[in-house]
Amino acid sequence: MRTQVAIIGGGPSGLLLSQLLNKAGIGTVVLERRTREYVLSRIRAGVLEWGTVELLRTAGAGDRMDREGIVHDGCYLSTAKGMFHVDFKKRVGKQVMIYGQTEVTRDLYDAQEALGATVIHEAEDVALHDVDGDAPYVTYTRDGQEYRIDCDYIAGCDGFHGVSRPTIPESIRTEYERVYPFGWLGILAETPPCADELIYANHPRGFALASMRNPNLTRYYIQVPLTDKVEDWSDDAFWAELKARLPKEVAEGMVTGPSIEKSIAPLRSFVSEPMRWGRLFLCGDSAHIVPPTGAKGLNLAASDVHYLFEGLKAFYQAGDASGLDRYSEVALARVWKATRFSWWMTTSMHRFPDQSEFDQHIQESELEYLAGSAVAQAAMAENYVGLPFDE
Ligand code: RFL
Ligand code: PHB
Repeated sequence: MRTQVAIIGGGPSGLLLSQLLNKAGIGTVVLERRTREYVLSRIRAGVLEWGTVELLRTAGAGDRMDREGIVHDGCYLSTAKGMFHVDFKKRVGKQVMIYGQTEVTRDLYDAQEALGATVIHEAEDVALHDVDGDAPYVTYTRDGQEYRIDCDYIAGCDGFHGVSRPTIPESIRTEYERVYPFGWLGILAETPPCADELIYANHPRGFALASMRNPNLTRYYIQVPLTDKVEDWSDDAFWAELKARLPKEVAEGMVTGPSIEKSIAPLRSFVSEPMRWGRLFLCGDSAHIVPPTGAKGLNLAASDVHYLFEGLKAFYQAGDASGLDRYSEVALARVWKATRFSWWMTTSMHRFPDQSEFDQHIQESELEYLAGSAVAQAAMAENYVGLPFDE
């Protein structure tokens, strides 16, 4: 088989890239290791930056999001001194959309189907070949049979544990990493949200987040030690701990119920440079991971896709390869800014096991400054709603 762009990974970045390229008349094949059901069973992000919203609309996959998504003007931050609101719309004139990654992925699969795009599931042993030459190709097996796809370019959209990043020789790659000494225990419950917008809580017992998916589906998280196991946490224990970390008035009004999903995610920051090697371009989690505190993971995947799509479009439609040549540099500039913001929100909002009294005072004054300064709130809002995609 031959295609123009072979895309490894059918998560949000692979599907969005494929959708945009197909709409622009550029041929793709998406190779996904898992079944569609498995991909759709992963509960992950919930907040879309406006740039992501607009990209999904451009891709023709925004109709249900526009009908069912919930637009938020800001969010709440809770501290020992009380709760305050950061109004993104007032500070920087922009909003965010609450719409789950599961739904984004489902809409993209449907949109791909409607275009007749090729998405191959349960592709095993995917391997990338001659990536630094002029005629790259990808091989995989399915149902015990081997296949080969010849292509012009390969997009590595296969997440943190994929095969694309390790295809780049170690001598070329530089990896930067910070592993945080805690994880997030998250639950999904069919209950109404406890507030009109998200609440990020800094509490002596640890961080907590009250999020939502729709008027009857909530997503809550609490910071837990890395040694904790999901089995250690009954629903009752989770709700009690969550309520202890949220403001009293919020906890008192909270509706609880059985969890329909419960999982623990470790927190890390990770960036691998460069994001291009020869004819391979890395997109999304295959190149970088952020801790979820700033809600940036999925949105960074979308901005990578934007830059790569524009570069490929200029190449195929006008023979202009300059966007592809600048891809790594331009994408990484935005990645590092989001990495900084996610690190800042994580360090400002969590209790660290080795936090000294000095660290504690700095953290408290960071949040007090934010509570009282319109300028600090504007800086937070500008990052939370998403920095522009300019180059
Ligand atoms: P994904 O979603 O990991 O998709 C990669 C796809 O590639 C497939 N794959 C392969 N296919 C073929 N061959 C191989 N060898 C392959 N290896 C892997 C995988 O099966 C998968 O389908 O990466 P992508 O598309 O770059 O999207 C990135 C986002 O998924 C990610 O940034 C966010 O989900 C991160 N994230 C969150 N981001 C937010 O913005 N807000 C959140 O609240 C949030 N919560 C989370 C998260 C990530 C989590 N992870 C990774 C454990 C919560 C969790 C638990
Ligand atoms: C979520 O709803 O899953 C969510 C929202 C905001 C975050 C992280 C996760 O910062």
